[in-house]
Amino acid sequence: MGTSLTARIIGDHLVSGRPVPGEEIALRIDQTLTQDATGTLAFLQFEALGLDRTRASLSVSYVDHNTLQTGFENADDHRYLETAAARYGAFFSRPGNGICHQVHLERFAVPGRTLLGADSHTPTCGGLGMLAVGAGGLDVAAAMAGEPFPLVCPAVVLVRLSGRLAPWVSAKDVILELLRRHGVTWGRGKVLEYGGPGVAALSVPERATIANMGTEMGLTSSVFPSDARTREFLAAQGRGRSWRPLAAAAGARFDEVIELDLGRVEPLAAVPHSPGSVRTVREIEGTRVDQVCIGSCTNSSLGDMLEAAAMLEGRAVPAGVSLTVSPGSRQVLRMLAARGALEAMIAAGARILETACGPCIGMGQAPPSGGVSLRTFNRNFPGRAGTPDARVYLASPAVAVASALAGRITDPRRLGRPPRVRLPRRFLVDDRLVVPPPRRRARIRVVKGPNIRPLPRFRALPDRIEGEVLLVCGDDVTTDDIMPAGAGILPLRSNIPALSAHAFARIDPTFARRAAGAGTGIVVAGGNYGQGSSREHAALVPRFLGVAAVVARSFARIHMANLVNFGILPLTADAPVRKGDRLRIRGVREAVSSAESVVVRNVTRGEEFAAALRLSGRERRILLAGGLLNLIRGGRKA
Ligand code: MIC
Ligand code: SF4
Repeated sequence: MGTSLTARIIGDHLVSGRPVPGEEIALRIDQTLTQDATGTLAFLQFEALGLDRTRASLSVSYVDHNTLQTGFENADDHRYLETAAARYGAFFSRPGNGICHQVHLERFAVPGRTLLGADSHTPTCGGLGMLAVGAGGLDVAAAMAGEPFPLVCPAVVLVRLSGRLAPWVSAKDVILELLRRHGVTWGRGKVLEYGGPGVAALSVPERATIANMGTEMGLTSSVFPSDARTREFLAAQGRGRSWRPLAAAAGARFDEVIELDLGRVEPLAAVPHSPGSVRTVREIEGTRVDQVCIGSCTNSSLGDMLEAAAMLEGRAVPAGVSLTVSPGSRQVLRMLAARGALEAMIAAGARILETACGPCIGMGQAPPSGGVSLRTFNRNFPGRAGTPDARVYLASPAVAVASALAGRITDPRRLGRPPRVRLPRRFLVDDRLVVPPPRRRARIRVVKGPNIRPLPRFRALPDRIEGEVLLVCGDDVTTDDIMPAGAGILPLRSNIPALSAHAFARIDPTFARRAAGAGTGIVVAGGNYGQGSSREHAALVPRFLGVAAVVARSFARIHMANLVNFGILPLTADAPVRKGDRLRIRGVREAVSSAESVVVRNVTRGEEFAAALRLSGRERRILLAGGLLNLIRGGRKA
């Protein structure tokens, strides 16, 4: 029997392990992607590995998150990244060139290849037939150093698409429909592979929207076949030579099959405060909106923007509503300008923002107190928009514009016939904001401003962990809860001591102070701990503050890897503890070397409970060394 496309790409890149779902495998990585909020650390870690140049066939360093320069910090980071890219052989996508995933799809993605990105939405390029996976910066640094990328071999689920989307229904609604059915944790350990007759009805940017937001289901990745539509897209980007046809073999075996009739999908929205809380737009119609934001790596392609512009043409955004538009790339922005679509948006009263993540990561445009913001983005975690009591909804560009114009959440199907948007046969290709690595690199000076602080160093795993339970939290704690982002905090991403003051600040502002006072700390949580972003700061900073273990009912994939990479012991248990209890674990090293569980003693209550060690052999070695950097450095010395 033939294989799925996912299995084929895995097979083509397999370095070690058996490609059986649940087993640890390691893959050769062809391309890497970093962005400025994760990239400074990734490059500092790459430097710490002592290599002269990136070994991946292509590494691209993007600047798209920290583009608001309210002080020197972000500008210093950009300069560091630009000089480090030149020095170590990476391409540098300058600020203003666009959001990493959008630009990568346009200019670099290649069907059948692997991409590892220090950003959780790296799977976007799965829309073009890549196996694209998000990871922590250290894993990406290791891939740049030529190390294979370890992961648990995913189960492959076929989503068999049939039919075609009804008028006013878009790719965003397709992924929201899957989130509605399956929620935010179902995808753990899975890749969604799309197939069936409905695929051909979706353009590459539409596929990319679907692949992008698969991250919110906890998926390892999402993969679309590479077909005539893919060829069309690549040819329009002047990259026809990168195309090759790729699809699952006829009769391929899948671990599970889901049917989805595109014709039955209707306009949907995620309601506060989770991308998994999905309702039909019909159900929530009438809710007043204060702000509408169009953009982000989910919905900022030319097609999305042209649709929005056509809907805005000749109309005006009413008083009381702020509409922002952030095109996904400079290519998109220039084409909007060239076609007059930008003018239609400006005339309608839209606030045109930079081609960057912007409001999606809280870099400006925080909604008013208690306000409602409807966004075409992918995450609506509490506080992420920058206003603690704002209510954020996620929907398609069509729903967003219909709602902006009405001042209330509105089903666009009320608006008669949708505009016809045709993608061009040729995109405007101008890569002048992408700096290729120079041929002579040895003399290039990597410039580190005062905001770029040395990486903290950590000790090997101790044999006994005794510490205070600093925090007991519930299910679905996000990395935005652990290490908030936003305009005020993001500039500290390369300054761990300063950043650490903000750990868990939204849940408990006293956390950092108490952690520092406790010496050794333990965090206790429910299921899906660490969902959301790939930011390794959510592991590195707690470790810096003395957190030695996290006890949770379950962990999100990337965050679990990050905890291990920074030497924090991830223990799986439903822990019967309270904040302030003292926990003690003896024989930690031996248990981590070979046992499946450890006994945790609650010294305060005189009780004990068992916690599982769900770790691969490699993860055990990393933990024993006190983190991945220690392990790789030790290995290189040996
Ligand atoms: C996000 O959407 O949360 C981010 C910002 O893009 C993160 C990366 C980061 O925290 O730098 C992600 O998704 O990985
Ligand atoms: Fe940027 Fe938002 Fe996409 Fe993250 S989800 S990469 S912050 S646009």
